[in-house]
Amino acid sequence: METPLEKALATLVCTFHKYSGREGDKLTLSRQELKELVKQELGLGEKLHESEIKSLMEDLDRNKDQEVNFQEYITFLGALCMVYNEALAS
Ligand SMILES: [Ca+2]
Ligand SMILES: [Ca+2]
Repeated sequence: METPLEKALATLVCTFHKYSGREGDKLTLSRQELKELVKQELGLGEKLHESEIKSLMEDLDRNKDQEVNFQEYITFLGALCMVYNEALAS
């Protein structure tokens, strides 16, 4: 039986692959795939403009290959966790 934390981890992994397989490299997110993920999976994503998606992409793309790989995605989620922690623990 999966614990809530294990379910959350599976969701993090499955969400990445749900979008990464849509075009180009199946194991990385293109800017378009990142945009779809952020807009559909995050409440704040709906309000993001194209220029904000572009700068988010530039921030996340540490190795500058114009794609967000799984490690870069996890870094993004880590930053989101920090925001949640600030909001929930204060
Ligand atoms: Ca892809
Ligand atoms: Ca990259």
